[in-house]
Amino acid sequence: MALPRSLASSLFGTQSRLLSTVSRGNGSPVLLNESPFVRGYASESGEETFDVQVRDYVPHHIEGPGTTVTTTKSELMTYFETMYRMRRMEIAADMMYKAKFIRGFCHLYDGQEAVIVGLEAASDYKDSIITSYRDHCTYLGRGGTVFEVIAELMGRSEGATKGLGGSMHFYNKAHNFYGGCGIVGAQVPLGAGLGFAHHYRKDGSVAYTLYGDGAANQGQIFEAFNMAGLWNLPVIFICENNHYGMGTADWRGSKSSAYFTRGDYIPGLKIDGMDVLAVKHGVAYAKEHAVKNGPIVLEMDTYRYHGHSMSDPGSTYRTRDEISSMRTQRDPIEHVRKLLADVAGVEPSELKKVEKAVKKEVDEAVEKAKQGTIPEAEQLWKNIYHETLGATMRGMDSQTKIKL
Ligand SMILES: Cc1ncc(C[n+]2csc(CCOP(=O)(O)OP(=O)(O)O)c2C)c(N)n1
Ligand SMILES: [Mg+2]
Repeated sequence: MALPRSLASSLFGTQSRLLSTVSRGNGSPVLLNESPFVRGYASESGEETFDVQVRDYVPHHIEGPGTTVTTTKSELMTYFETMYRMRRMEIAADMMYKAKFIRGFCHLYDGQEAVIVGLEAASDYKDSIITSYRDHCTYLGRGGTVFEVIAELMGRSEGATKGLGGSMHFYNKAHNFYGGCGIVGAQVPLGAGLGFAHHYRKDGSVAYTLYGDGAANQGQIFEAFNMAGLWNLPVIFICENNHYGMGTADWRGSKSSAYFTRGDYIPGLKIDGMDVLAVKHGVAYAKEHAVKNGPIVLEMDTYRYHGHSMSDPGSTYRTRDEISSMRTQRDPIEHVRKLLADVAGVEPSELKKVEKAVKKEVDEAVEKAKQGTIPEAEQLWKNIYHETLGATMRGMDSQTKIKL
């Protein structure tokens, strides 16, 4: 089924991607770095490499990278497994929410997995990252586990933030992940600040600040662009264009939905956000630019499969056909499955084994999280101020006073 014209015209295209193998050789693997997705890769020198064509990048005030990306079977297997783990985790969160094990806000990331996996493949933990409330997979990307995520969503003490933060507030300071922000767009100037820190320390790392197509129209985004531009900060602004801000399609809410050009004087690049290799290659290019020259705006053309949050069935403002076309024609995991088969000759049974192991891992994490402990009530009074200075807090009734 075809997509509605309005959406189809703003996408890279939905025709099935037949990725051509350009050449094979025994060159050394590309892009060695400290990301969890290709870590340990250096020892595998001699592995056969494949050159794969990705979709054209659309540049703005910059040349843009080439479209040939070198990869290996083991790299693709890692992407497949990691994205599949994210997908299963989000599906488990959906089920646990419906079973009332998870309460409150809960925004899922399925459909968008290639963005965070490709970004992390081009990065290391010295680069900072900050994002919106749609942050479960960002936490996994920074080294977190499925158990920590599910336990957090269930409000257990064993969760990523001891059951006190929930869905919107994952973070991991040790790995430079600064959250998880519930206020739309507020993370963008904070991300510019993280870029300022890298600039000040001259440490050669960058700050990624991710925001949505809905957030992209806020004034504070342009203030952040201006300051980052003035000071040549190593900031990579990443608009994850999943084509909806809650129930509003991007073309209804944005006068220009060419988000990669919205930095005006700041260079930009539109990237196929459903192709992990295109994302990795594009982000690596952006990183090199940002460290040398200052900010760049990336637009990741992606799609969210679920509704905005668990309270949105996601089907009243878009058609089921649109969602199923995305799943059948642009799904990021199916894309890597196809590459593995066509380019690296991997048998379906090998991938089935991976899927079975990941499903088991997620199921076990869910069961273990259910057995986790609920934080003591007194935790409600903790972590309010950095230093309490002997302050007291009023309870529900004016008589109850609690010393912090
Ligand atoms: C300042 C502010 N305004 C409004 C909201 C309510 N709100 C939450 S998410 C959202 C839509 C954001 O859409 P987008 O930026 O495209 O991100 P996505 O949810 O698609 O990842 C809105 C309006 C909010 N949380 N904060
Ligand atoms: Mg959006």
